[in-house]
Amino acid sequence: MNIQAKANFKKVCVIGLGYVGLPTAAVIANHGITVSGVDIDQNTVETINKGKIHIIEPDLDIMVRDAVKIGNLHAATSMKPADVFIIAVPTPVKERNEPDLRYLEQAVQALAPVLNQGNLIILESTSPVGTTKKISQWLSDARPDLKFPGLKTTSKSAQHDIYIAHSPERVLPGKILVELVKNDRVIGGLTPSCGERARELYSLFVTGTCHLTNADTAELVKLAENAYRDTNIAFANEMSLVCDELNIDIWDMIDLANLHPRVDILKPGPGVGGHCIAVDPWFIVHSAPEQTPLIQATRQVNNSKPDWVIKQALKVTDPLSTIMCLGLSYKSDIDDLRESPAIRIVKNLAIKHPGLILVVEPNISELPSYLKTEDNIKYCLYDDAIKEAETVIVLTDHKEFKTIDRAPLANKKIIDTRGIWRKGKKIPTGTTNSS
Ligand code: SAJ
Repeated sequence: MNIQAKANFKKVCVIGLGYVGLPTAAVIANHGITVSGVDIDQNTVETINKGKIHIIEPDLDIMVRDAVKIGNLHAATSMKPADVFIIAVPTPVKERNEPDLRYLEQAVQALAPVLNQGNLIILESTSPVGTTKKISQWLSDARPDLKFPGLKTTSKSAQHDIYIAHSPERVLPGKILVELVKNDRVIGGLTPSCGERARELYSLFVTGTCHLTNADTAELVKLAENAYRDTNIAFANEMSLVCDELNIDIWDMIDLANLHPRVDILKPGPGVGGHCIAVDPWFIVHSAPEQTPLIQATRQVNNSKPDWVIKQALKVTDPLSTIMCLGLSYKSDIDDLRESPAIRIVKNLAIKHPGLILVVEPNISELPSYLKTEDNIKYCLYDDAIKEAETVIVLTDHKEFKTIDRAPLANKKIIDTRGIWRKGKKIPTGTTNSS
């Protein structure tokens, strides 16, 4: 523990208590620092102040409970002065895939009145290149009494009252608490001293290396990481269509290709979901549309996979029969439904298929409201759904589905988009194994 840093940062405010903000707040609070968490959602605030959590993430419940119990973590809907402000609010895209900085701007406007000289602001939300500078400009407009870094009007060497840096979160849902501490961090200060100040803060709890750069580079590093993964998944998804066309088992093909020392094909699936990989590449496209044909094609390939899965399902299923869909969340063992291809598949399948669609999702207790609009979609437990279903579609590779008793599946039509019951893994006889 960096004692000097602890002395410099007595109060930390984390803005946005979602999948990134809440774990960050809890980890810092458990390092003996007073943390105030701010969120616009009253229910979230009340839940956290009871020492409970509103999302599913391994060990987060214990972390939050302990932090609240020792009095180091308190949540509120309004901002109070602090030494550090960490911004972790959503940065989605609008309908035409343009960056939507609405939540970020709201957070910054709410923070402006409580800012004091010497404060450090860290933007952790994944953001288009130039956003950190934008924050400095917004704050400068709101607080002309303070000097902000990185503005066109200030020279690089000029003194500033406030320190601003971007350090994009890079944690993997499902492993957030481990990666928050162990991962290396990229820190882009608007000035070198902003970067140094942010590094001091992270030295409190990060065991990975903190790499300093400028804010624009840090912004693009994060976007490039997610666009890179998106592109690799798109390749796997495209190969799954090729394999289907040529009647080749995609999973065998990938296993064999990956024996090559320089090949590592990722897994195909029903499409790419989540609030990051399905969104962030658009930020690069928006900044450089002419230079990004590959990233745009990648998005198109991954975005069209759910429709392909629907077509496969309609091909093998009698119109009035019951279809069971396993999984709604965007990936395994979490409850996050944002941008989930499974949601798109269930919703659009229900429109095209007159029979019942039974949804089994162990990480939620009822259907989200936007699926309740279709009368033929029902939330169901696996044991009940399996009795009714003629077709089974695996949409998410939750651990519960990998280990279920597969004997009752023997006479069902199966579309296993995740390959969890693939032939090599003893898929029941009499079933198909398409991806
Ligand atoms: N997926 C596949 N095939 C694969 C891997 C993933 O179809 O082989 C699908 C998943 O099912 C899911 C989507 O891709 O629908 C994204 O899942 P993911 O596990 O690849 O990534 P996220 O979105 O949960 O987290 C990513 C991570 N980024 C990278 O790995 C480069 C994480 O480190 C980031 O912090 C996070 O985005 C973020 O918040 O930006």
